[in-house]
Amino acid sequence: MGEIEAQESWGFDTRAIHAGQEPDPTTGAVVPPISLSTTFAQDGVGNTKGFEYSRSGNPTRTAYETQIAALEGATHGLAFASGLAAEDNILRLFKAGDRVLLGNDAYGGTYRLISKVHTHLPWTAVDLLDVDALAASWPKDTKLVWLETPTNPLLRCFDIEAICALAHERGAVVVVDNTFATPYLQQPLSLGADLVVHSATKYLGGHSDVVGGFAAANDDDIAQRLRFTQNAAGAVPSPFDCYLALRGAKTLAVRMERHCSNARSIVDVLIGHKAVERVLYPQLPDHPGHRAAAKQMRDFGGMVSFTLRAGQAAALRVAAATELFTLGESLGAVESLIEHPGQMTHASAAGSPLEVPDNLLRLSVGIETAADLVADLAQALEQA
Ligand code: P1T
Repeated sequence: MGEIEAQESWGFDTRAIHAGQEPDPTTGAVVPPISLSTTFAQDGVGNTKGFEYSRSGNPTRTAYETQIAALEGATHGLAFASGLAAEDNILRLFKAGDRVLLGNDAYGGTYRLISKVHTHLPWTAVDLLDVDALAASWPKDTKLVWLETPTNPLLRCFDIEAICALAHERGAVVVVDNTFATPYLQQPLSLGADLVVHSATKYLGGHSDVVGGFAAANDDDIAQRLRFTQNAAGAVPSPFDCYLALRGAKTLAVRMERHCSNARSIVDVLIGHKAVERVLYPQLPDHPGHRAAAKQMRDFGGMVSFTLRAGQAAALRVAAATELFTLGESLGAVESLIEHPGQMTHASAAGSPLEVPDNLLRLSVGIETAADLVADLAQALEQA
């Protein structure tokens, strides 16, 4: 049930709608059933129909894992209870003393997980924009390079191919957090990454109604070790969560197209606005990493950040003044959100090399009518 493999010739949208989702053989249901059973009958001891216990494997989860793996161009996909659970499982693959190079802009929770939970892993925050400088300062004990591109919240973009080539030459594994780009805009495994990780809570689910995480890989050994920790540590999503994320991901391509075009409309309003100090969007020619983004991404994404000339107080006033842009954490769903990273999503990075500017606002541009979003932001900016 639900294990249809993506055919090589299938395009992205066909994979999203069919990979892992063949009609149920007993009923013909075209939607993979939510399999709530925690246990599965065995004909004799060890003689299963492919499932034995739902932490170890579940038919709805298999359908969802097959679908997202197909979108990432991966042979292995593993679903977790949250993005941070997926990250935690990946970090468990490393041993005490293995150094992590962490891009110096990343989700605050990722920084917190590495620096405060996996304290046996030494880490260094590095500027991944300059690959030559990275090569020159490379710590010898590095075993893992962890990068987001575009980053959260500054939207810096890094050259995945160049960083993977360097890391592999030095014997390190590369993990790319593809949450902001999604596999529709960028496929890190095809550029040399060893692992892709997602907060499926964001664009994959796409509707702000499920918390989830995902890891994808092509390397059999990495995948098998991750499959072991997925089961042994047990941070798996429920069948209902898998169903919601699978349902959301079916429309990923069409949603991303609208997210990108709406983001462009918002950027047009912000650029040249008297209250705005700087607009951060990967499409802008002077944006850090614009060239890497133009090379490796299909389009530039639905996230836009900007700083206010009048400082933090102005940023907080604008964040409180929008009506369609809801003030809240998270991103990547159909409805637009606004947040102040310094006091919200990145508060845990205060005082660290990953601290963010206090006059920064981050927008997750949704798929509402562009003119309505533009009007809302314009009226809120009058409060700056
Ligand atoms: O929230 P969770 O599903 O555990 O995912 C963590 C995570 C991982 N990676 C990136 C790039 C993320 O942005 C996140 C979560 N981020 C937010 C909640 C946020 O508002 O930035």
